[in-house]
Amino acid sequence: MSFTRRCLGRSVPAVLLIVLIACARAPRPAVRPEPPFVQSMRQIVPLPASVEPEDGDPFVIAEGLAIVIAPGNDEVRGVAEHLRDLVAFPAQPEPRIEAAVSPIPDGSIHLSLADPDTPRAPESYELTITSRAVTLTAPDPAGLFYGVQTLRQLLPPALEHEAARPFELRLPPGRVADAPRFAWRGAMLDVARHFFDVHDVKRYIDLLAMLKMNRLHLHLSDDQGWRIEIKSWPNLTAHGAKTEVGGGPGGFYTQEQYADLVAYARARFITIVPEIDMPGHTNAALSSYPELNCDGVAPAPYTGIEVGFSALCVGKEVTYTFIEDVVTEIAALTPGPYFHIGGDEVKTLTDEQYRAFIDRVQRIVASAGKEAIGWDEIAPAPLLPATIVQHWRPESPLTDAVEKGARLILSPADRIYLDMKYDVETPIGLNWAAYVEVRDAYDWDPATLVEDVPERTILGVEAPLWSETIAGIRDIEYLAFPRMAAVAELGWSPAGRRDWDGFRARLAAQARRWAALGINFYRSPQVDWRH
Ligand code: NGO
Repeated sequence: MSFTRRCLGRSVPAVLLIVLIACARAPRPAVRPEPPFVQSMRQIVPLPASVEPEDGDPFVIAEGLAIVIAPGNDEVRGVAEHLRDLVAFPAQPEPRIEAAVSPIPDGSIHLSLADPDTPRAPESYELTITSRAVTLTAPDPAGLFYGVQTLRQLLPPALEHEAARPFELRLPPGRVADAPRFAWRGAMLDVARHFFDVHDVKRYIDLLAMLKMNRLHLHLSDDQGWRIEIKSWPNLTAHGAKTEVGGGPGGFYTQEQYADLVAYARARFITIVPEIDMPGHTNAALSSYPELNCDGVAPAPYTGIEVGFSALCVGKEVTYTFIEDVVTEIAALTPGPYFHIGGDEVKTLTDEQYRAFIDRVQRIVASAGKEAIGWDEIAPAPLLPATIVQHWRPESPLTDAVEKGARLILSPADRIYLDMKYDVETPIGLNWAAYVEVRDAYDWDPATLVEDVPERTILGVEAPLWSETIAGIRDIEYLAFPRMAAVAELGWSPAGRRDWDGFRARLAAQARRWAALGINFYRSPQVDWRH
């Protein structure tokens, strides 16, 4: 029997077979290279403060491209290298990075730090593209990095494929002048309920950087696991790291691995914010060291998802020795100025005990040279001037925090908790706060979320991703994308310029790039992904 008949079955009529064979033998149209494709300046996410596309010829990235920088600044060189890696053609000589020359040679991309005497917003940038050259100017290396992220979205999405690219790279002519609305554009990843290894966290960092996010808060301990090596308390990881929700193997970062993550994030202008949650959410620590328990008896490891049952013994001195050791070791590995002390959902202490504990722990954090951050339950406790309150409970009053002059990070659970399901059909996630579709995550304004909270007290926004129901990078991506883009825009873009319809259209334009990057994003029915 012929191959075709075997494959299609005995009942295929002879006429149909002839047609099939004829088609198979017909000459195929020649494979045409992808035509040079120019992205629109109007599709950038997060939306820039000002975009002025121009008519005219694009800038063509040709072989032999030079990226010109001022000499002597390692961070600027790092940004130039990041750009070079983005546009390098496989199997061709890499673009050159050259020290500043004047005038800027035709066909080059010029990155420069602005004159410090002209005041400009931190992290801002100005990008001008003509057919002759690309110039990017910023007051700081972070601004240059964000300008490069804008350039990235102006390059063809197929650029993100690792395979060779047989087409030219073209940039549309025009001008972008841009600056972030808020200083804090954060994401939080819960590595305690399920552990995510260094590789997964780096991937998350890469995706955040693309959206001009600048904080990654790592929730490093909880009832179900302790995730960072503490040399003075080794049983935290020898015992406390070996569990996770559902009974999986858990895991932890060695101090070297944590330092590597911090450096990786820093090279992408992302500050790592470590969290050790206390006095509650501490079963993993209590299970590792009996002396941290009031009755001196270590509880069994915990792999469920209840909250509120555990607390350090706040009346024992050893508890504070423990906290001081942990904070000191982590602070020494963390160049960023913040240390998150948790403080959420404590159901086994009196208000008085709880407030005294928060008071004391803030001082320990300050002695380690860091500013404390706590979930919004800490607001009624005495707060040091530098302490930051992270709003999460949709109904929680913030007047206490505001009256005390605390700065706020907004993470309202019914808007930007990324572990909330999109809708009833979502296979992973929780729904205790709400179902959060893309529009719910996007369509609100940080300045008017909570009554009587003036914008100047708001540091910014942060999207937590709790991991009770998620177990790998694909799950992370599914819940984070596209909602992370909404959070990035809430944090970055001017309030008056953004609206849901505009965002929806720009989001659709990200799909090809995200697909090329292999991001497992949720194709929300609210977005017309075909555009
Ligand atoms: C709450 C709780 C976490 C849960 C999360 C699930 C805060 C700050 N404490 O948020 O322990 O994992 O909800 O959505």
